[in-house]
Amino acid sequence: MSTDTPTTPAPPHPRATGTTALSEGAPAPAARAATLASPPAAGTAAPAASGPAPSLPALVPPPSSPPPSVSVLAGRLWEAVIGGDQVRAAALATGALEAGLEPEALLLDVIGGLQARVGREWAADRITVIQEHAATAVNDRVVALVAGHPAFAAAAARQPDRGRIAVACVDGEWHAFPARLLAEVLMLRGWRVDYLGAQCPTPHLIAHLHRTAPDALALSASLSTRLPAAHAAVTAAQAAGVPVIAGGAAFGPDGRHARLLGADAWAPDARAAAERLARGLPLPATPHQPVDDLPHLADQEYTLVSRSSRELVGAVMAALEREHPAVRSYTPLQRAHTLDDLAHIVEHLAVTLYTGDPELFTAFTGWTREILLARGVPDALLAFSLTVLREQLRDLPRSVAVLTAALSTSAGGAA
Ligand code: B12
Repeated sequence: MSTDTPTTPAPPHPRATGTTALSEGAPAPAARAATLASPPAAGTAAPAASGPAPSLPALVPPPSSPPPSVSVLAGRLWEAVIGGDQVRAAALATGALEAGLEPEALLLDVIGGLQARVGREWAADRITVIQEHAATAVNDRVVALVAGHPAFAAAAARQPDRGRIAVACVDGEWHAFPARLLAEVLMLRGWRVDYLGAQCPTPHLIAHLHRTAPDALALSASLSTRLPAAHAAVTAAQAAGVPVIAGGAAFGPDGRHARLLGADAWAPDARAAAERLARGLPLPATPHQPVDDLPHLADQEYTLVSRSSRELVGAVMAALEREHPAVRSYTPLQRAHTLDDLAHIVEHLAVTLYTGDPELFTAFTGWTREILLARGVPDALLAFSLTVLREQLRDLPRSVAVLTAALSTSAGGAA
């Protein structure tokens, strides 16, 4: 079930997490550069040209020419970012700030938009994993540059002092970039921010809250598999008297998972988060345990599936090798990737049982299917794997229902 060395007619491969293996077959960066140069669709907000803060005239010289539009700048920056050209990217960003582009527009509309485009290009197999990493590294540097620019200090100085906030990623969450953008925007809006970065272990996070007593914790998660860890962090922070605003893709486009986990607030993006926080958060919900929010956890299905993940993965792998000759001939590396993918599938099933939201699993299998199709891999093995899993879990009614729903939307599977 691996596509990392597609020698024979590509064996179908439910490679859910397979960014590395899947992208190894992607075209070389140079060959792709021409197709990547078109400006992104996103990022259309008009930049607000503004002069220097009256109190900081020396820091920001008056703009000599108007700043480029967000879409023009995003198009130029995309070429620099995807080409790994840090110097050019830095010059473009600095030039735009000095021409009067608001730091917030640069951070969110330009750089945030570029990151989303990086994700789309990777998903469509038009850039490699390493290009994705390199692009994020360049954007990281640009964010640091923006945050250190006098225009940033000038914009922040125009805001009242709003209080202190901790911005942290949930334990196990590596997507620090979205949280970083949020942290910078909150600083621009007058907050004192403790930016704690990626994968914050909950006990240490809580110790930080006790030590610093912030007005709120802004908790970020991009992957839905981090929701159980997010739940633990939300309930622990609230028990420490700190209200929690949650955000990031894991909480759903409508914030439904933030509500489910009892967060005190949710916002879809950094601007909305700043506006929500400016109104003040309510006192944290009364201390509660995760099971109070999710009474269905009493059926133990989440615990059973997550605890037997290794056995489930082994059973599906054995069935794949038994029934599919192509899988039997996998290299050790392909086999290892396939085991990773199966573990990812089981992890998503477990988190679906945790939240009780079956759409979470169908969205995941739909995403997996798109990733596979973009790489020319039919999804028949995904359907086969889900069918074997369902057979393994036949005594667990919620699991069977979730897998049946996913199979009914699968091209290769019959519910
Ligand atoms: C860069 C990147 C990475 C980098 C992250 C580096 C870093 N320093 O952040 C690395 C390489 C580490 C990575 C790893 C993985 N990634 Co990744 N990654 C991305 C990518 C391309 C960009 C992320 C980003 O910067 N987004 C830009 C910002 C602006 O995103 P945003 O979520 O819109 O942020 C805004 C709001 O959400 C909100 N917000 C965010 N946090 C908070 C918090 C609060 C409190 C509030 C109120 C608001 C808020 O405000 C932000 C600004 O407006 C995304 C694609 C994408 N579309 O995001 C994939 C993506 C998130 N990754 C994905 C995957 C699958 C993975 C891996 C599992 C891959 C693998 N095989 O290992 C791992 C998992 C790692 C882990 N355990 O966390 C998938 C997730 C798909 C899914 N269905 O779950 C995506 C969507 C790629 C794709 N196109 O499919 N990734």
